[in-house]
Amino acid sequence: MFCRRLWLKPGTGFWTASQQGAHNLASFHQASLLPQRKLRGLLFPFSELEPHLACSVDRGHFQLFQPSVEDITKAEKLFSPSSSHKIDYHTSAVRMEHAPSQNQPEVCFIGRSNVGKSSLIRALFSLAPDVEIRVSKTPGHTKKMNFFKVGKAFTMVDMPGYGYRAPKDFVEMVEHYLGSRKNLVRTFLLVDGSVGLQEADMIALEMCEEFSRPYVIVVTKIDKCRQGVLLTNLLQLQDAITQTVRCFPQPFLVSSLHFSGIYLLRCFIAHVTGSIQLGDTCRS
Ligand SMILES: Nc1nc2c(ncn2[C@@H]2O[C@H](COP(=O)(O)OP(=O)(O)O)[C@@H](O)[C@H]2O)c(=O)[nH]1
Ligand SMILES: [Mg+2]
Repeated sequence: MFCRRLWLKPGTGFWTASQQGAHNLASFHQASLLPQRKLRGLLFPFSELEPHLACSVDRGHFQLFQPSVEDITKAEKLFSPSSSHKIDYHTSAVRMEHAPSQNQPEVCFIGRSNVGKSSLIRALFSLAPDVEIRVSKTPGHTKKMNFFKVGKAFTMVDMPGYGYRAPKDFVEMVEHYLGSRKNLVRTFLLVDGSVGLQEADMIALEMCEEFSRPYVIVVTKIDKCRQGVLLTNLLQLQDAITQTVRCFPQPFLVSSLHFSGIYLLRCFIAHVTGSIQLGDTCRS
């Protein structure tokens, strides 16, 4: 179905969350001790960019999902392990036949090699620092689908990236997964905010459209580039999103390094997996 393939540079090497320990902003509680402006930037990263947008730009779609602090706190509990709520790496699969059974809602993360999939999952799971998530220093490391269980609530899947040295059957693997996984409730398609939409991202976008399942764009590494560049890339992305049918209109901006957007994304995942009920203030 998708015969175009794009190859990036090779690489090896990884480190684990447990080796790094929990980040000092892993929990919303810790972040809430920061000054208001800084906290707002971490919670809703788009708010920092908003003043720089021209008046003519419609910002409505950039902030549709605006949960309350209570909702964010509720969601965070799901990402905090306890004796009755285990968060752990579950299994890996190179073929769909080896994927685990489908008895809880699932979300998956797809995107080019090196876009930040594993880092994002590690940031989302930073309250469970013992979960082993391999994060490559260079592209091309994740060649399997890695499944992580969040208690009995949902599963998260780190998908192999497209790019150099992607497994030969990579496209088939992802396509097969998107086409057949019944419990998949949301696909998160990651786009590098510092480089903007690439041809490979457009192919992935077409693929998501073709499978006609709901998906969301996550803009990664927003700490890495100047605001002007990020804004330009965001507006280009917004144009592309308006051409789609199944993409959630709001792109989620994140920095897995600085924790911007992580609390909001946790809340969105908790929401789409049906794990929490949101209060009235949320417009999603
Ligand atoms: N500055 C910055 N670097 C990041 C961020 N997320 C990931 N990276 C870096 O990008 C590289 C690839 O990340 P990784 O999570 O392995 O990408 P994957 O191949 O999509 O799983 C690694 O060197 C990460 O440290 C981020 O939010 N900010
Ligand atoms: Mg990875």
